[in-house]
Amino acid sequence: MEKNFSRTLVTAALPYANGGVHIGHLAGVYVPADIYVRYLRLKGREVLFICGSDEHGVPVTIRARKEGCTPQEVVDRYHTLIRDSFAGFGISFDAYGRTTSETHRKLASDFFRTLYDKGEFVEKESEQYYDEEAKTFLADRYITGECPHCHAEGAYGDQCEKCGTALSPTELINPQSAVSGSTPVLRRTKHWYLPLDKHQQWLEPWITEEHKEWRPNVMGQCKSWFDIGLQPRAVSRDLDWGIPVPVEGAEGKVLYVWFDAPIGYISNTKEILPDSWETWWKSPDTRLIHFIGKDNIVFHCIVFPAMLKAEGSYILPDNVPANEFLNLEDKKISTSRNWAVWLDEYLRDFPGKQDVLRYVLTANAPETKDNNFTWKDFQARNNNELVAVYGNFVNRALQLTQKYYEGRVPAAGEYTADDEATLSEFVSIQQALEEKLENFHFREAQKEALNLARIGNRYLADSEPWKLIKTDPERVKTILNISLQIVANLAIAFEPFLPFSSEKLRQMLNVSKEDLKWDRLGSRQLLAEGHQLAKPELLFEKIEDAVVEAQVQKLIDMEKANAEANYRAADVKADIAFDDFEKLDLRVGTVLACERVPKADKLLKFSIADGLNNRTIVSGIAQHYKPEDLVGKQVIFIANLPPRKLRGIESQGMILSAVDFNGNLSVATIDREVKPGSQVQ
Ligand code: B3M
Ligand code: ZN
Repeated sequence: MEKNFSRTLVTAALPYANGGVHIGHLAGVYVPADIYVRYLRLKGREVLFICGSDEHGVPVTIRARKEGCTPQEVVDRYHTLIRDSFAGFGISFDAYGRTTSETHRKLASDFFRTLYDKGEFVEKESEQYYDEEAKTFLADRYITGECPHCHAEGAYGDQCEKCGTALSPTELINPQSAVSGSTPVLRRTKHWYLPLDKHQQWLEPWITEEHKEWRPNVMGQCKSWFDIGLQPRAVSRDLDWGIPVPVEGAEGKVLYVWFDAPIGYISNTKEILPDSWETWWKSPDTRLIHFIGKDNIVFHCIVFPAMLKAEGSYILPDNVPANEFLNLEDKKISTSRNWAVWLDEYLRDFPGKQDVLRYVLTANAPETKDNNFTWKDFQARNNNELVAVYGNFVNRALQLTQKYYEGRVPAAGEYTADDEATLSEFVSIQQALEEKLENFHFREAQKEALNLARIGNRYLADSEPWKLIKTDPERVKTILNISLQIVANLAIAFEPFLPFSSEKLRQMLNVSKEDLKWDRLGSRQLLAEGHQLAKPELLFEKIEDAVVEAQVQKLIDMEKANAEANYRAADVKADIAFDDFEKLDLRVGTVLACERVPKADKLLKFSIADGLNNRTIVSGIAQHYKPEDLVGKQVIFIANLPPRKLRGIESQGMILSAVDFNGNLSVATIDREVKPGSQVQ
């Protein structure tokens, strides 16, 4: 529904302070939110941009345990790292607070108390796992056991990572506490629930009828929740890290992190605007927009609105633009595998190139479906678009002005039909750009901005002032005047997307941000005749192959190092009978010959002296050994497996090797020479 709002409150999801932030965060939430906010500011609208660190929750306690420090130390460290990373990319928050602040503790606590006093919660007792050794209730992630579906070991209390099934902790077979390793017991515990089932009555029509404009991915998720039927949700937890539940008899209980975190938006506003925060959160003239990733949809579209409505004095979000996920080099970004491009590292590796990443992430924004980031594409977009189109046009226009007019804007003569056509093209681009920005189509919007640069590039290429300067110098003045006006327009059009480059461009043009407000976009008179420009510099630089290749290698190395650091031996298989072991005939064989199997890149063919008739064994270790290096070695093989045909070769046994953490194979050899065919026992 179209409504006239007088101010816009934009929030970006509060990242968990249990790790750094990577390109997935930037692409999914913070760059789009920043583009939108910068656009509104440039338009002169009243806008407030709120974010901060989400410092409670189980992930923080898991990290603290892993690193052997306190949760407070974890959040202090990551809060600073995250805040600085965002600042480095020009994410222009008005507030970046934290949920461990006193303001937040009080506000969240009061919020809970208000709902409690109004009777908006349902109290329920249930049985939950308790670790008697560690004397603590266990969060779902802290319980592991056998998956009831695929019977894999090590499934978590909320999910089996092997088969992907969502679980509840009581379904696990042989549950184990990840805290102490002991077997947890079920204990009764009381919690407070938000009765979302009751709220469905108003939530459903509010979203599906009054907010038909919400993105299809957001609407789709909401509808499927409604179809299943909303269930009461617990808003408290048995945990020692968080905001204490502010009611009698709630010792050892804290607010569920998803209850306190969204209230963080409000408290972070209150921190910077102690007197006027309520205007932003309670006036119906405020338009509230939440930028989030798709995994946060239910909390922002259903749970938080229900909390706000239950409290009674707050406004509800007007839109919740949620993005899908960004993959990296065709694989899911993963913090636990360390498959990510971390923002603090990018800032160190690519100083001054923040806009390149902003540009590439917007060009590949996962707005409607998951998308992929590759370093090759990063390089290509930088070299072919930023350097070859935008940078090239700006550089030519400024350099020619420098050369012919000592950097003064020449006077325009009469416009030709071509000039008029060019100028009118960029007026229509302004409309297209606005329409796309207003509707959160940032990818398309950025394309329009680049189109403006393409128009400029083409105009210069077609009019060839560097040739005309000899035959028609008057005409060159007009051409360069128009080109410079386009350059100034580009500084406006790209400001929401590439703020660092726009700033640099304004310096080269010797104009202030005030001179280049959004409403002047499309103007032919941004730079007055005779205006002195500053010395031109390159706006973007080419990125060489070696640079991006090094980044890909770094990813692979980081993933490997991480796997090594986190290596844990696999659980031991179920016991077998001694008789079964005795049936196995393990022998030592001497490798007489070894060669690659043609057209099979994994297979080696061995001829083995076994003290009897010798035998042939085919083994899948070709990627780990050169055949000649194995000749003469004594290996261990299983001698009594039935023969198997591999690529037409009969393999008479199996050579044993160890599988390292990274999948590398190491053949089991003998420490002291023995007769071929000796038994291994
Ligand atoms: N920290 C979850 C996340 O980072 C959570 C967002 C809170 S927004 C109120 O995905
Ligand atoms: Zn499973």
